[in-house]
Amino acid sequence: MAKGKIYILGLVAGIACLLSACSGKKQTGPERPAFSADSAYSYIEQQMAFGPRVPNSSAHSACAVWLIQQLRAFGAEVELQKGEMPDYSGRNQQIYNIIGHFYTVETMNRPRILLGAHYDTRPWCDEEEEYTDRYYNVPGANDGASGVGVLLEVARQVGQRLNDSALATPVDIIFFDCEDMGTPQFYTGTERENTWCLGSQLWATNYSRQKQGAKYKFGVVLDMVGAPDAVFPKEMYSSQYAENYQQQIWHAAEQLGYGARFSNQQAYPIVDDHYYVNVLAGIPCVDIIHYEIRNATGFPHWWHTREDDLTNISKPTLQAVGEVVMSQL
Ligand code: 1BN
Ligand code: ZN
Repeated sequence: MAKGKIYILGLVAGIACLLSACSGKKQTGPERPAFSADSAYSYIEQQMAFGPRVPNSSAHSACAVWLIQQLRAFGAEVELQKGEMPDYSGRNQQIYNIIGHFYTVETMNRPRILLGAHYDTRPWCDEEEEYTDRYYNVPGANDGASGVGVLLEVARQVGQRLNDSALATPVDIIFFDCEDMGTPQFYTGTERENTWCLGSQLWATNYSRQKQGAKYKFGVVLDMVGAPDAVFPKEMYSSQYAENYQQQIWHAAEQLGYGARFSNQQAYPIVDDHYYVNVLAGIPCVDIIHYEIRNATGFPHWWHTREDDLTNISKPTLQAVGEVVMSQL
């Protein structure tokens, strides 16, 4: 090869090297928190394998047992909070909230961070167009499994930090029950109030009654965080009750390169589990929820339909949400 040609090739390689990581310089921006979307995805698959996690079903109780086992295996002290709440029809509903506490002797009295997601799935696909489809259970890949899948992977990472004595702030991970038992659209009886989020209502009511015990800095709730096209605008109750934390989370997302997903648009107020954590427990709590501003329901097309299945779960979305949550710990 001619000398000139070798020189040009060397120059091109040198420039490429300078532009890439081999320059030896660290990339700018914050360090990327450890989080595996592959792992989160497999936790979603495992929940789906139980079938719909509808309260009072064997899939629901098998899933609850598995969640307890997982949290324990990651190093949490696990609490099963049992209780009853009246449902939309006035019937008493058994509630099983699952709480994993991650702390050490040194950190146990420090204010904690609360992370929550609901693990139940909706008994009815009441957003289906076909009348006969409305009595199927929602599969709940996004609405249920996605938030829990991300938080199980967060729990695994938090457990590792705990082992390395690198968890300065204690973390409580709560899997709320009976979030999705709100009045079905086809119900013709008298409408009751507060029929959604029964598990978080129970947890927050108990919390507000206790005289001593854990204090929380803030909370984050995840709901429907797995779709390929998921966008998370700023939900209004979070802005109202936990503006600074919402700001902090959306800023962290932007720094991590997820500014397009964590949009600065404002979404309507949504009565999700974070609402009762804010209002009944008095803990500032932010909802990260997939909201579709252009849709009439405000939610994605598969919301409360038979299409809420694994085909609507994407690893890049799980990765984005997981890193953003990890950046807050
Ligand atoms: C979120 C996912 N929600 C239910 N499934 C909360 C909600 C409650 C959304 C009422 C809209 C109306
Ligand atoms: Zn739902």
